[in-house]
Amino acid sequence: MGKTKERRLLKPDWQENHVYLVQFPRIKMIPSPSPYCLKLETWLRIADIPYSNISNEFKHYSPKGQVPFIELNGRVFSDSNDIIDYLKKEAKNPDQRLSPQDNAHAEAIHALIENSIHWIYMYSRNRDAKWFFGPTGFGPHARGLKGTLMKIFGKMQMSKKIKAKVMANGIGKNTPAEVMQFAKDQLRALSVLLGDKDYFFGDIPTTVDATAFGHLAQLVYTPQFDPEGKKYMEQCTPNLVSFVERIKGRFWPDWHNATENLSLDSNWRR
Ligand SMILES: N[C@@H](CCC(=O)N[C@@H](CS)C(=O)NCC(=O)O)C(=O)O
Repeated sequence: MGKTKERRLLKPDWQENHVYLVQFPRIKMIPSPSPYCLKLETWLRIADIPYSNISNEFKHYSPKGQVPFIELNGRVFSDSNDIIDYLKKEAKNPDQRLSPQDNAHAEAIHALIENSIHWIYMYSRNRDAKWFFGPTGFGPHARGLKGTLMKIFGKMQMSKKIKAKVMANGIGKNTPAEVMQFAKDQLRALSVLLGDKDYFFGDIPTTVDATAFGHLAQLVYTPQFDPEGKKYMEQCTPNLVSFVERIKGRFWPDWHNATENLSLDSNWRR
């Protein structure tokens, strides 16, 4: 668990048992282009845990050098998966009713999403990261001289990081046609696992639904290397598209405020 030694809190006047979620500022396409930020925020909503968002202003990162992270009761916790595991023990656990076999399936679905499907849109982002700092990306947060520098150097830095990641993973060494085939195979598998259920384990959303939403929403709402991918989802895995819309409708009634107004307001039920 990412507990720090001594580190200045972004919220020094914290309220007890309240989660302060530090993440990238909003963009217009999707509340977060980070699947991990979107997953964790969606999970907090599913688990019904009160939280407030704090923008990392592109300069505040966890002790592991990443977002999201949280501040809770004066301590810092890193990594979306570790944070969820901690909150499941200490606060609320939406997976309580799952059997050991369900939990094993959830683990396998989680791996399919975070270790495979994740790389499909990372491959796209390696081919085109321009939109990240465009008007529907982080562009509106980059104003003045600092903003111009951020647009130039931020873009360069981000492209470099994404390239290093996709090459280290190995996906970056494939042709677009090969990646499209992986994408279809993996999405088809996930679609079969969801079947005609509303959520992966029936009528009640659990952690793996937040994970699936955080990643699938990136495929649906952010640019992809080939429009064939989105067409494939619509025609061959429509249950995944409906799933994204279902979670969006139920847990993101404030989607418009988050994306159009770039609001980090966490009072999502209003
Ligand atoms: N395993 C981590 C992954 C987090 C992660 O990769 N975050 C990215 C944004 S999507 C990040 O902070 N990247 C900044 C960097 O690597 O410099 C989690 O689940 O939180």
